[in-house]
Parts: sequence; C-alpha cells; structure tokens
Amino acid sequence: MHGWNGKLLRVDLTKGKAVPQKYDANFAETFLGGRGFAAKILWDELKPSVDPLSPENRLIFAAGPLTAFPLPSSGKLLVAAKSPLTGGYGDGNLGTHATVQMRRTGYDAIVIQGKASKPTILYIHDAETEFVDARDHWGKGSFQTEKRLKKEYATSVGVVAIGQAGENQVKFANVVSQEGRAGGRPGMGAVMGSKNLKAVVVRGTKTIPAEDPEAMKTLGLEAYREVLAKPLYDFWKRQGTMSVVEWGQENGVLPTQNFREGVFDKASGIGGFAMEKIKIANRGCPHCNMTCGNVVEDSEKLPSELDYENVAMLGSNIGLGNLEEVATLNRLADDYGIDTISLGNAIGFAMEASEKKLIDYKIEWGDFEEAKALAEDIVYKRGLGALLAEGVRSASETVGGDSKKWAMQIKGLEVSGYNCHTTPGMALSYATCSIGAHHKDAWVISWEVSTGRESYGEAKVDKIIELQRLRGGVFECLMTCRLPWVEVGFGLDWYPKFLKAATGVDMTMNDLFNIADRVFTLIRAFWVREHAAAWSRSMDSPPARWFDEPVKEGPFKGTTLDREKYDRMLQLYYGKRGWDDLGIPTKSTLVKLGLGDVAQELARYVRLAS
Ligand code: PTT
Ligand code: SF4
Repeated sequence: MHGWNGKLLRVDLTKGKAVPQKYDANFAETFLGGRGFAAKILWDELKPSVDPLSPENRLIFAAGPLTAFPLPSSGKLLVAAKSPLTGGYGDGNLGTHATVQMRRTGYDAIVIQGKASKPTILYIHDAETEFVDARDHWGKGSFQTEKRLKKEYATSVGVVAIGQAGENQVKFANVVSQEGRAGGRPGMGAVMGSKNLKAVVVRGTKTIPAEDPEAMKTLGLEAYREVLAKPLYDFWKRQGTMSVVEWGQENGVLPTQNFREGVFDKASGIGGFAMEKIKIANRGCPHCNMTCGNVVEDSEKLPSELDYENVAMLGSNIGLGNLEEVATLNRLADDYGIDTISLGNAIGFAMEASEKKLIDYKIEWGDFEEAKALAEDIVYKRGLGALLAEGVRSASETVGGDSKKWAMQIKGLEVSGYNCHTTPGMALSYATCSIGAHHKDAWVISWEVSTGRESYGEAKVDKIIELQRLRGGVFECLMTCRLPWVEVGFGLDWYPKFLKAATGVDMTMNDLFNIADRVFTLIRAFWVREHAAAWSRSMDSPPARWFDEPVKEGPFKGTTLDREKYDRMLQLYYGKRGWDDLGIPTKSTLVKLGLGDVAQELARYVRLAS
C-alpha cells in the first residue's frame, strides 16, 4: 500500500502495552482515514452505553492518506472518542507537528484504551513506545507541558497534551498543541484525562511512502503556487478567520449575550481590523503556506492566538468588547485545555441566569474579572463552576426556571459562533452535524445570507448535504485543512489528483462523496444506538430561544425561526439522506452504503424501516 502506511498503533494503558496492527487496502479505500477510521473503530469496539470516561472508551488520533505530504495545509490530526459531553460520537481537528511525526513513525493512527495507574506520557519514536511517568507534569498547563517535553526530548518532536481541564475531566476539555492549536470540542481532553494520559510525544524518521513521489513533488509545488496566487491570499494572511466578526455584525448573526441578539454594540473593537492593530505574529499548522494564526498581545502582555470562534464566544457572546481581555480568556482556555466555544456558552449562560436571578451568584455581562474567575472555577470544578463544567444542558436541569430554552446546545454540544434567529439553514446544519451543534460539517451561513436567508427550501437542504459531504466527509477523511478551499478558493479538483499520486487509487469526487456519506451515516448509526431508548426528532432540534424569542436589535429586529417550516425542512433533509421520519437511517440506505452489518446490529436496538 502507498499513501497509507497500512498500520495503526494499539495502546493499552492498563497493561502498559503497545502493539502495531495492520489494516488492509479494503479498509483504507472504504473508510479513507481520519474521521472514517475513527467512526469505524468506535462503532465496532464500543459497547453501547459504555461510560465515556471509563477505560473502555477509545481515544483515537488519526491522520489520512494525504496528511503530512508536502501539500497545502496537510498537517492536521483528528482526535476522536465517545463524548462525555453528549454521549454520542465526538471528534475535533487540530493542526500539529504530532501528525507529521506520527505519519513518519509508520503509523496512521494511534488507538488508546485502558487507564494508566498513574499520570503517564506516551513517547512513540519510530517502532518503539515508552510509558513515561508524568506525575511531574500533572497539574500543569498545556503550554508548560509542551515546552518541557520539547526540552527533554527534542525541539522537533510533536506533542499533544491536556491542561488542567482535561485532568479534571471537565466535559468540554480539549487537546492542545503548539500553544494555540486545540481540538476535540466534545470533551476529548476529558477522555484523555480519564485515562491518566497527560501527553503524547511522537518522533518519526521514516519517509511516508507515496505511489508516485515525482508526481507528488510536482503537484505540491504547483499547488502551493496556486494558493499564493489567489487574490484573497493577502487579506487572509492579515486577518485569517477574524474578518468574520465584522461580517457577522453586518449580517446580524454575531452571537451576542448568550445568543439572544445578533449584533453587538462594541463589535468593531473585537473585529479583524482591531486585531490587526495589536497583532504581533502569525503562526500556523505544519505544511501550510497560508498560515492564519493571529497572535496578539493580551491584557496581561502575553501572546494569545485568535480565531473568529474564540473571539465571538468569549467576546460578544458574554458582552465583552475589549479585545486584549478577550485574548486573555482565550490564552487561558488554550493553556487549561478547554474549548473556547463551550466556555463562552457556559459563561454567557451564567450571566443570563444571574441577571434573571435564577442562581445565587453575581456576574454581569462584560465583566472580564468575573468571567476570568468563573473560567478558572470551571476548570477546577469549584462552586458554580462545577455545575457548568458538565455543559449547559446539564446545568440548565439544575438551574431550572426557563433556562432550558436558552441553554444553547444541540445533543448536548454547545452551539458555535452563529446566531440563527434569521438563518434556518445554519440552524439545520447545527442540528444535523455529526458531533452536535458545530459549524464544521456545513458552514452554510455565508451562502445562505447571500442567496436568501428567509428560505426553508430544497436548495438549502441540498447545499447543506453538499457541504457535509465536502467538509465533514472529504476533508475530515483525507485529513488536510479545508481552509485553502473555503477561504482562498483553492480548487477541489486538486484532491483526487493528490490522492492518486499518494496512493495510486483513482477516485472521482463522486467516489469521495460516497465515502463521505458512508462515514456520515455510520456516525448517525452510532448516535442512534447510543440513544436508542430516547431517540426522537427532538434530537435534531435547535434551542427554543431561536423559535420563541425574537431578536430586539439590529437589521432583523423582531425575527425568529418558524417551527413548522423548520420541521418540514428537517423532513426534507431526512428524505434526501435516506433516513426515516425519526432521522434513523433505513435498512436500504445502510445496505446501499456498504453498511449491511451496521443495519443488522442497529436493528437490535431500534426498528429499522426497510
Ligand atoms: C474547532 C473549534 C474552532 S473552529 C475554533 S476556532 W475556527 C475554536 N478554537 C479553539 C482554540 O483555538 N482554543 C481552544 N481552547 N478552544 C477552541 N475551540 C474552538 O474549536 C483551527 C482551524 C480553524 S479555526 C477552523 S474553523 C478550521 N477547522 C478545520 C476542521 O475542523 N477540519 C479541517 N479539515 N480543517 C480545519 N481547518 C481549520 O482549522 P475542533 P486548529 Mg480546532 C486555539 O478543534 O474540536 O475541531 O473545533 O484546530 O489547529 O486550532 O485549527 O474559526
Ligand atoms: Fe492551519 Fe490556518 Fe493553515 Fe488551515 S489555513 S492549516 S488552520 S494555519
């Protein structure tokens, strides 16, 4: 096999054992890599209802067949597990040298089970794996951990680590690398912490085998040149994702005060142009020539790397209009290893609950010092922080009142940075995303805003499915960054060519879409199996706030989503996906996608329509 190394590393932390496991070309071509591999392994190996924080859960780091080749933005790593926040499939994607090093060891993925008896670091160097005592690192932030490990092993090693939030098993702790890359929103850091695994350090010296190394080289050079020549390149390098703040404000979708508004009166103070004034460096992921990490100096004079989501959720969503202060919250989140999106939701939820006097705790919109203190309480699970560390769905059950309506989550995952009072397509995209309310699978909102936000029609449903195939499928399985395509218009036609040069396998875009559908449907089956007893259409329902409480400010004042129209749109979506009225894949859909064995297993838990 070429392109794929054809090998995974299986690690059992309880036994202190690591063994290589081969996989064949059929597995590779059926599931491709990254998310495809993770979904298949989790489906096959986890008994339903297994506690996500128990040793039985699998923590998977996976690359794809294009990862780490000298191709645009190929330095991405998927981290996946059953989520402790949602009880369903969970994953995230981060740019890190660890993925490059892992591929050079000869492994395409590391699958970790069990629990170490004491804090441990996994050190993988080529064919060797060592289990290193990490008691010295426990209790430290992810930045310090990575710095020390690089000093101990070599500056060239790749490191992924958890901070204190992962150690304390905060349900939305994530995994961090390179002091500013973080992934695994639905609690992948908590799963790592539950296994007593502080960090994975990787060093590889092998060459990743390509089917046609010459073609790979030529294609890579041409592709990098094309990225550089794109008209949008210069502005992208200046602002990266930060320009979305101004765009969100203009279009009334910037999450503000726990998503009750879509405009923020201090938006210009936290946008891309404000960021440019305090930018001190640009950082990024390996193999990327359009790096987008905007490093600024925060209010404590320390570097912090900003992206749109971080700023929207820790800025406008909590009423904070000072970018240096937002940057401090963001830097702390990276160091603690906690997801900024869920953190911004949790703090916004607390601010609203405090305002409505539903909790005996005082925290006002925009109060930076209180927000910082609460963030720390969440990480260390103190007082109100302990409640919020379970996520807003769980917190709303204790807080009571009408807080369930404005606990901004779907399937337990907090909503990412777009207010959807006026954008039904984005609401449906959140509702049907494979991990809960995240924009990664289908960021349909920009298309929706420019083509007619008021529509609940078929064209929108088709667009969502097309994006889910591309973003949630092709990119998450090939495991390269999607932003060259999304942000500067790098052509999609490059990817089958890259795949052919890397693996020798000819796949058209349609073949890739077929794999994407297989993986997406398998993940859906995983969710249904886990939640079989309680499964209903309400699993795919956005928060009540967007239907029941009109926005009071901005260009769309007085607007809400329409429940009946949303429901019809959801039905249309189910039909196009080949799912039944409850959103469960039918037997024929599963069989058509080569998932006949999944159909048999799923039928043990729910009634499958034929
Ligand atoms: C992603 C989510 C996002 S989406 C952002 S900013 W974005 C937040 N980033 C966080 C962060 O930073 N620190 C932190 N403590 N928590 C954070 N939570 C949020 O997590 C990221 C980029 C970005 S920036 C995006 S959109 C793209 N995402 C890609 C993807 O998902 N797949 C893919 N093939 N390519 C992608 N390219 C882009 O990568 P999750 P990164 Mg991220 C610091 O993690 O769980 O997937 O959620 O990894 O290396 O920082 O790159 O406006
Ligand atoms: Fe990383 Fe940004 Fe480059 Fe994507 S575009 S690989 S997120 S630096």
